Amino acid sequence: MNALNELRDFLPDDRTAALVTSDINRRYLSGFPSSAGAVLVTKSRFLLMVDFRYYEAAARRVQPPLEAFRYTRLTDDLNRIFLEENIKQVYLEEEAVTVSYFHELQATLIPEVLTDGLSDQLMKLRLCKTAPEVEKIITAQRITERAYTEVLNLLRPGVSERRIAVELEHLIKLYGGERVAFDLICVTGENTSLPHGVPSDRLVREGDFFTFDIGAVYDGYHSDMTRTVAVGHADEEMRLIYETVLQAHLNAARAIIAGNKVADVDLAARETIERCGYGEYFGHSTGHGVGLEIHEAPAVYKTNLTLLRDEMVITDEPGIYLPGRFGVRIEDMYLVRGERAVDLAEIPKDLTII
Ligand SMILES: [Mn+2]
Repeated sequence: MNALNELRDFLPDDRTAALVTSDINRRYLSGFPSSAGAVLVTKSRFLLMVDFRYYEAAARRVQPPLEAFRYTRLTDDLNRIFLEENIKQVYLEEEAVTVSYFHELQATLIPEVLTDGLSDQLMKLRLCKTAPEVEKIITAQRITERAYTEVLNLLRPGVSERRIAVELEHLIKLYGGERVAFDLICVTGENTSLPHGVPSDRLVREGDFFTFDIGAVYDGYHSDMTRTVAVGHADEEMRLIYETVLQAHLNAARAIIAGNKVADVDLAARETIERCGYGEYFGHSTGHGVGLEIHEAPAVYKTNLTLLRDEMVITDEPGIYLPGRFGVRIEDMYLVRGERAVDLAEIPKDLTII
């Protein structure tokens, strides 16, 4: 419940409250998933406010100092609490509340509504993961790895991208993933030059690259991994591109050091690829934070001057994409730990030929 305490410290005084209504941040603060509700933080209380459908489950799940609270009409119950506690101002999530919900809350809540800083504060709290959060990300990764290892047995000339994607999704759920982390990218041959290609009926052919960009969700937490493998054989140019991307990935990983800027990680990958003459074929950022969302702060890009801190989890995923021909991307998640980041993947990164 450390995040709740931090959020209470964010409140300037005991007449101010924070009202967290987004699904993701409610889950972050309470550990409880639901499709509706709110977490209310005041200087004296932490409430998970849910309706009849969720109340019993929430009451069983939450631990003090967080209390489960059953509301009938959220704004009426909130106003009752605000009057009891003499709350004059309430923060809303400026990046999550819709314009119409903002107007509704502004019109119905007794305190003045504030829209400056709560989303930003929650984003900062979520940057560094707790030990249980890291464990969930690792579990999601192990589920993905088990599914991936099994699916490699199906990868041969004649199998379709779609078949591989569907098998992976099936296995990720079978092995305990609550769902896939995003629409899985399984592409082969010329489609590997599409960084976000969609699985099609294209059949794998001898000499193709096949790119897997895959992940699972475990108890709300995501994993993200990309592997590019060759089917049958890889020609000299494919090997050169693969080795360049691998060097970019490894150089970026070496820059994941607490105290470095996020930009340093991006630049390490980008400069490696530029030095080899493929800079124009690497058009996306090197990575992103991972947690309750598949893409969250920090964006690993050359203009992001955020400092890396212990317990952040970021991806490292450089790529080279030759339009109409082929592409290579190698991605893993790293946990920032002092001078040497922890690679959260156990699947080798060297070129695999199936
Ligand atoms: Mn990614």
